Amino acid sequence: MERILILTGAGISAESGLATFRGPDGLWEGHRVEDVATPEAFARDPALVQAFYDARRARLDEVQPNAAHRALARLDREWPGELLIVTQNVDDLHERAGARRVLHMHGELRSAWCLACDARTAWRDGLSSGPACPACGKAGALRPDIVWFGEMPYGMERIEAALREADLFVSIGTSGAVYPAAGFVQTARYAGARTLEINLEPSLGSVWFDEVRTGPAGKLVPGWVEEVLGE
Ligand code: BV8
Repeated sequence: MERILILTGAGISAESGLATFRGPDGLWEGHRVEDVATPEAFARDPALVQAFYDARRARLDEVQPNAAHRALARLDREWPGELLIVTQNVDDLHERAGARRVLHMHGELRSAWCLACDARTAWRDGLSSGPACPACGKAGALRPDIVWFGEMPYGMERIEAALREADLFVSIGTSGAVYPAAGFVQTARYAGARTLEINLEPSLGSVWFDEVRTGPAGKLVPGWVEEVLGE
């Protein structure tokens, strides 16, 4: 039975109304990435960074999974073999669509990380007001549980093991601009996996894929899942 490894990026959540990182103006919700998504930015201006993530966390209450999330959740439910969805996204739309085998390599908006006791706690409200950590009680020590640039992504050992074993590696809705995620296709390829990219336009890494399908994920992913389940 084939082992499937799926990597998703901001493009799979675009049709749900969540902004991608590299919009036409290259800015991200009006900010330069280095001003809001690095530990240095957080040290320099914690209020700005907390407000940026509070706004994106609040946005999650207003959006729904789209057909691409639902199709991957169906594949997760019905595929009898190994399957893992590694997502670079910090939204919870894969889970809300019903997917279970999901790994957030860049963290999650709906999780808070306590710098005093290291506990991670599910969190849906704002952090700007400096609330107390539910685990240790310390106030003002909670940061977004997000992997910023220069920080180590989560789950790398599990991801690397899955990449070595995968028979099929599918990348959906990512620009291939950020590492180590952008290098996964090469690792999978060297390990003998077939590789497929589904993206609105060819990504920076398209050359590494055996097959590239361009178009909106909401349109292409359901059809691809049908194909895989029909095989
Ligand atoms: C690390 C959380 C090491 C934040 C994110 C020089 C060379 C190589 C690497 C580096 C370098 N200098 C620095 C690095 C490392 C750096 C990096 O790669 N920088 C890049 C900019 C060069 N990487 C890191 O720092 C990583 N950590 O390397 O640690 C280390 C080792 C040991 C010990 C300690 C440390 C950490 C990177 C994680 C950063 N955090 N996200 C947050 O979300 O707030 S990155 C962020 O951008 C996303 O999570 C995602 O990973 C990344 C890329 O975004 P995409 O998801 O691809 O979205 P994007 O907008 O770019 O593209 C969307 C795509 O969808 C487009 O192609 C578009 O066409 C398509 N699309 C749009 N609509 C649709 C669609 N497709 C289908 N349907 C649609 N409807």
